[in-house]
Parts: sequence; C-alpha cells; structure tokens
Amino acid sequence: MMREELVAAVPLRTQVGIVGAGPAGLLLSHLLHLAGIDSVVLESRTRAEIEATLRAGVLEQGTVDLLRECGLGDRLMREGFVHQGIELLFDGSRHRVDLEALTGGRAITIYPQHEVIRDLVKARLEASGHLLFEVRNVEVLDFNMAHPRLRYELKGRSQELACEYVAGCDGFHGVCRPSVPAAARTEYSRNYPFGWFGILVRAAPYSQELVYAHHERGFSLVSTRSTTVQRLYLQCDPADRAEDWPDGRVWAELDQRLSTRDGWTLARGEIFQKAVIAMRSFVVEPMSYGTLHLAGDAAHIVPPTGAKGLNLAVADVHLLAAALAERYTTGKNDALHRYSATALERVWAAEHFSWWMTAMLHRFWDDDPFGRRMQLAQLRRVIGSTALQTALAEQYVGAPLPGRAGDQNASPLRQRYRTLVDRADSHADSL
Ligand code: FAS
Ligand code: PHB
Repeated sequence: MMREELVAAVPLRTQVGIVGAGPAGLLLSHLLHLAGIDSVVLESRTRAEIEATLRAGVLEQGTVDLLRECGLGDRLMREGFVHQGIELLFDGSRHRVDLEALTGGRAITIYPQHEVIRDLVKARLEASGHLLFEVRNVEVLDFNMAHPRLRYELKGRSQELACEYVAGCDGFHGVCRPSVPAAARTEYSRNYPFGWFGILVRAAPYSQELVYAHHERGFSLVSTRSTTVQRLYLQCDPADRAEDWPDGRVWAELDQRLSTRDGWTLARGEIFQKAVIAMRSFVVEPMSYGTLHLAGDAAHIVPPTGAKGLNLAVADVHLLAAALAERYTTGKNDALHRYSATALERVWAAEHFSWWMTAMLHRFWDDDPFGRRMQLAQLRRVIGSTALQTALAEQYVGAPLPGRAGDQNASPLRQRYRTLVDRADSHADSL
C-alpha cells in the first residue's frame, strides 16, 4: 500500500482507542464491534510477532463460553483439549482433583494463547477492523477530559487519534498505566524469590491432565500444547538464563521432581524452546482514570501457578465492553463508573488463588523445616477434604462471567447487552 494510501487509511477519530493487541485489546475490539461500537487498536509489534507470543495455555470455562458466544469458538472447540481435572503430585504420589464433578460440570480447555490471538486478528481483519501494527511512541493525552487523544508514530509519521474513551490493554510494560499520575494510583505487589523455566518438547502427552508437582528440589508443572508438543515448567532461580539449563540438567531435574512410587517417567524428546519467566503479583487501583480504562496485564499480574492471567484479561474486557455498550445505547455511565471496582473484585480473588497455589507448591529457599511440613500438611488437607478440593476447583475453572452461561444472577443490563450481541450476531450472519 502506497504511503499516501496508508496514511489516508489511518483513522483520525474513533469511539474507543485501544492500546495493545494482546488478548485484552483484540477481544475488546471484537466485542465492541459486535455491539456496533467503533474502535482502533494500536500495537507496537508486528502481526507475526503477536501471533507467535508463547504464553498462556489454560482457558477457564467462562473464557471458552465467551469466545464461543461471540463467534470465536470453532477452531478452539476443534483443536483445544478439554480437561475435566488436574493432578497434584507430592510425596511421590499423584492425586487427581475432579474439576468437573466438584464444580457441577465446569472444566478447563488447553488452547494456546497465540492461537486465541490468531483467531482474534483474523476476525478483526475480516470485519475490516482497524488494527495498526508497528506503531511507535504512543502517548495517552487528555484522558481526564471528555475527548482523550492518542498520539503515536506510524511509519515515521506522527499521527493523532481523537477518541471518546481509551482502553489501556498494553500489558505490564506498556505506557497507559504509567501515564496516570503516580499520586492517582496505588500499586500493590509481591515479587517471588524464584522464576519458572519453561520448555517446549516434541513428544506425546506425558499425562491425561496437568500435573502440579511439589518437591524438595522445587516446583514443576507438566502441561501440554498438542498431541506432539508438550509444555513443562520447572521452578528456577529468577536470574537463570536458558543456557544455565542444558537438556541433560532439565531431564535430570524433571526426573527427580516428578518421581512417583508407581514409576511414572517422562520419555525424552527434542526440547526446542526454553525461557525463564518472572513470578510476580501486582495490582494497580483504581483501574479507571477519567476516560482511560485499564484492562489485563496493564492493571494486574498474577504468578502463572493459577493459570489466571489471560482469563482475567478476558473477564476485564467482557465487563468493559458491556459497560461501554450501556453508555452508547442508553447514555448512562453507571456501569463504566463501576467498572474498576467490579473488575477488582475478580482480580483480588484471582490474586489470592494464584498466591495460594504458588505458596503451597513452590520451594521457598528461606523456609525452615517447619515451613516445609506446613506445605505438605496443606497439600494432604486439600487432597483429604472435598470442601478444600471444591474451593480449589471452583477457583481453577473460574467463576462464570457476569451475564454469561452459568451466571446465576445475570443482571438486566447484561441480558440487554446479551441481546445487543445476539442482534449484532444475527446481523453479522446476514452480512
Ligand atoms: P499482553 O501483554 O498479552 O498484550 C499487550 C500488548 O500490548 C502486546 O502485544 C504488546 O506488544 C503491546 N504493547 C505494549 N506496549 C505498547 C505500546 N507502548 N504501544 C503499543 N502497543 C504496546 N495466563 C493464563 O491465564 N494461563 C496461563 O497458562 C498462563 N501462562 C503464562 C505463561 C507465561 C510464560 C506468561 C509470561 C504469562 C502467562 N500467563 C498465563 C499470563 C498471560 O497470558 C497474560 O496474562 C496475558 O498475556 C495478558 O494479556 P494482555 O493484558 O492483553 O497483555
Ligand atoms: C501452560 O500450559 O502454559 C500453563 C498451564 C498451567 C499454568 C501455567 C501455564 O498454571
């Protein structure tokens, strides 16, 4: 496309300006589109880069229900793996937690985040959505006024986008949260004295369901990506680099940490991806500042032990899209004003669950023998108590999203938003 055409094609105004094309930004743009609301997404990386980002793998029931309800479920249902349970391994034995039985039929689905991104990008582009990749130097201006602006550079030219609202979906290291004066936000955080060493291996699945393992030598997790690629994590030193973990050391450590009395072993396979992942808990309050609303990792981070990060981003934008739909259909700002407080309820619940799973399953090198006994006692109590297993299972599969399948107390607002999306769906189908 010629520069002139490109620049001409760049929108100068929109209803909702979205910074970041991660799961939060892309899904928000899609939900707004279904509700007939215009948006423009500004992303600093290329399409190929965001579609290749190796991150989450676990989708809560509510996330799957929402993606299906908004027309993004086909490939997910075809290629995703539904897991009805998880396993806790400690003291040389594996113990199954039956998620489905303990939650009245809810489960998790293993479907990689980058595949969700691919489905979202495809849907946005097929709907002629405005996705601008490789933008530079994004600035969020006047968000404490009625007409915020996003200033940015595209192909070396300075551009400005006039908006009515700005959604900060640019992740933990983005520009939107830091654009808010420090005095106007309160940040809560906890850094953990360890990281995760993640690998991808060409091999058949090592287990039917995910295995979370507690061991004297540290935590490990057996997950999956497909029938030929497996995803595993090992607790490591946060300062470790990939080269500190040659294949031999990886397998030796996994063998020890996953050793069971029934002789379960991991078949070797080619390890073709290695990365060290930081572990932190972080929340900023509030999540709204004037016409700027933060969502996803831009507002909160959880350690991946609870598999909540992507699912929280989805829950945020589901809430924000419904609130914006109310604003544009009824002129009322109530739900927008409640967005931050409502989102933070789910955020703090997920922060607690992720911290609790992390504290129960990881080796804290400064702990004393009593501390280690407490972890084992906690694990035995969980496995020995249906009530504790139910609490774990409910948190792990995630609470239903407000107004969605499984939500007992869907408010009239949500029902109205639901009809809006249904109407848009049927309209989209007739297009
Ligand atoms: P993201 O960080 O995904 O996206 C932000 C986007 O904004 C990026 O594309 C970035 O390029 C762009 N951006 C940043 N700054 C910008 C700027 N200045 N201008 C324009 N664009 C900008 N979560 C789970 O639920 N389950 C899991 O199993 C799980 N596993 C994980 C494993 C790993 C290794 C990691 C790191 C995370 C994991 N997570 C997991 C959490 C993870 O999935 C995040 O929560 C999720 O990516 C959050 O999505 P977003 O909020 O959209 O932010
Ligand atoms: C993953 O498959 O990447 C994964 C699974 C469960 C977690 C974290 C990551 O808790």
